[in-house]
Amino acid sequence: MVNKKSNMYQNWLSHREIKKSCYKEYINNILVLNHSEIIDSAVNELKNAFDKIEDVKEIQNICEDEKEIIGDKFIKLYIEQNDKLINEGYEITYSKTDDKKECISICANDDNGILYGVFALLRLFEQNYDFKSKEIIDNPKKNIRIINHWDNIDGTVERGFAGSSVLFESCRNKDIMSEVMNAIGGIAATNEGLRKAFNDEYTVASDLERINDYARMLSSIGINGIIINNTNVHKEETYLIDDKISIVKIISEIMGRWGVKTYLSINFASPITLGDLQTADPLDSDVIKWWKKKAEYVYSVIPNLGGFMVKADSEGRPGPFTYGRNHADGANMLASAISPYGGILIWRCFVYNCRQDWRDHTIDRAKAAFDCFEPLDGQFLDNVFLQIKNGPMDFQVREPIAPLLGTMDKTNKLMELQITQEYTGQQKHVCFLVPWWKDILSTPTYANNIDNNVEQRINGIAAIVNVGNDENWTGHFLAQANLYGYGRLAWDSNISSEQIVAEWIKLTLGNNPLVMKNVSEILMNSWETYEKYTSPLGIGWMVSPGHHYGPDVDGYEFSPWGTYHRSDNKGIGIDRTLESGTGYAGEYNEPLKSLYNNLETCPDELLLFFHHVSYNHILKSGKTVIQHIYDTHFEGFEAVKEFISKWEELEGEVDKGIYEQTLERLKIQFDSARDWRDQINTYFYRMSGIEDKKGRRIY
Ligand code: GCW
Repeated sequence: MVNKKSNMYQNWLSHREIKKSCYKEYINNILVLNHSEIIDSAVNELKNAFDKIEDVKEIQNICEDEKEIIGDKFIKLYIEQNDKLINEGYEITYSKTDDKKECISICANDDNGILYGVFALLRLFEQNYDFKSKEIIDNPKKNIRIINHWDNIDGTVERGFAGSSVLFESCRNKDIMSEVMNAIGGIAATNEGLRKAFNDEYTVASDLERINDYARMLSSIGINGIIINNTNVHKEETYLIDDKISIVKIISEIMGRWGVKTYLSINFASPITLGDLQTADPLDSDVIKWWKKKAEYVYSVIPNLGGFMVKADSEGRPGPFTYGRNHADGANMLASAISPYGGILIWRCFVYNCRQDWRDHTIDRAKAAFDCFEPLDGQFLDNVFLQIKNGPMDFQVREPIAPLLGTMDKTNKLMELQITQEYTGQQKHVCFLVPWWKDILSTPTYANNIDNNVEQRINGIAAIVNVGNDENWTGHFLAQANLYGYGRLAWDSNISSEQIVAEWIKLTLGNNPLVMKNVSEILMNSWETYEKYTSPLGIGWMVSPGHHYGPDVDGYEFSPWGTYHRSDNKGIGIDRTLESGTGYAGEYNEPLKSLYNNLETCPDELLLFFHHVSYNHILKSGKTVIQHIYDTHFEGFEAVKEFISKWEELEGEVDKGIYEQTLERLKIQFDSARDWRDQINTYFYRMSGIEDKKGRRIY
């Protein structure tokens, strides 16, 4: 069990700045006009904050009547139908009562609104916000703001880089689980043999207090849904809708107190896996009945379950294709089963052929999701939400937006991001992804010929989380900023990256100017830096196969996964144009289609995603492709050196444990960035035979 008193456990909810806040006296008096389990959680959070004000020795006064206020400052929480607010929004106002008492009130239409209002209030208290100048009205821009766990019930986490699961554990082996997960990373969870070795009796993770702390963290950044198990549902997890449902119930009760709805990933072939039927054909009447009965059972145990998620016909998962049915048939059958209970069905669009022939240049993985789903627009039921990865491939450091986001107007869409750093340094490298996500959200789609961006096109947002059982939650302490930032953006994508960084540092590491400056410089430059020393100009991959950490330029080049760079001695890149390539560029609306299709207009950063060019092709930057590759790789590595010196300046300014652990990770990043630099530069030097203009050392 982790040490909850340790500084390492701390996060943006430690309320460390509250004692310095000019508003701290307000926390002495809380007037609560409505009651519910969720509002009790909000009040509890105010208690947590009060406990951090060490110089205040009194007992916090929580009352239901204004007459009981002691002193002249108080916080008031109340529910009232307020036209300026939508569900889950809140209003914070400063006012003076008739008897001259100062009041900061939080008003909302519902319980979650009060909870989010309290978290916002504390965040603002800790930043000494000026409440007197104007009221705050804050409504979420999206009402589905979900976290996805790729956790298996044996405690392993697929693509998890922060130890074992915070939600599940296997009784016998729980002690070694974290160690193994850290040693071999998220790959352990994808290996059936290794998983078997750990399997024994599965339970909810024994540290329930930690699950509660985790739920607080999610709630504090506005997350209102959690899919608790891996989208790859193996045999054992199929039983979460059967005799292992008590595990789900325990987690959902904890999450529910914090306004977070629990969802389950389910196995499309459950009727077969659970031994009841010989088929999972979505149009078979026995299958339809089976799911209706199953939904009735699941909702009788967990009435407030958010719904189900399905990954079908993808990477070995069963799905409707087996029965000659399409994805609307599959999704609708399940959606009908859960709709009487208000459940939603989240259906993933990550469908592609992972057994393709690398020799065949006409097959293009990037086209797969669009080809499968776009023709089905209008056929999905109202409670179906398609979950679409941000790009057409798979969470690379840079990709164009998924073309599906610019189409399917008659279908509900969620966009899926990846907080866990599968392809961006696995929480060994610092890589703050918020600037990248903002870029994605603000990309225009030109759907229906108007200038609407991704953010306006989606009904909600989901992301695969980076949290595990490591004491510091995310493996790399600085990776906490990605989770924090995801929640803040899911609530309101207009918040700037700079503001998110400033908030996170202040709340987590304290308001020390040097810490603020250096950590913010590191975080703000980290994504660009990672891109510089890894795969260039949007080409992606070049990672070691399987675990996806570190460089291996040809690792996937002759594989069946559809992830190639197609370099030879003359050039590099995938031709996805309409004229001579796979035609993928044609999946975008105009003017994006022409922008990407045309070599002259295609943005540099995506050039190799769309075009095969010679090494001497001149970029918009004025450099040749090969010189760009050399320059960025040298620069990226130098930037990591800079990160280290900036961090070293913080010795004694941040907690010792955090300082040392982060430094250790930065040194790992340094070694890895050097490997990337030298392997990529050497590979392309040997391929092209073209010298670096600056004559730097290439091997
Ligand atoms: O990126 C790939 C990962 C798989 C993952 C899959 C998905 C959960 O390598 O580990 O499976 O995406 O999104 O389903």
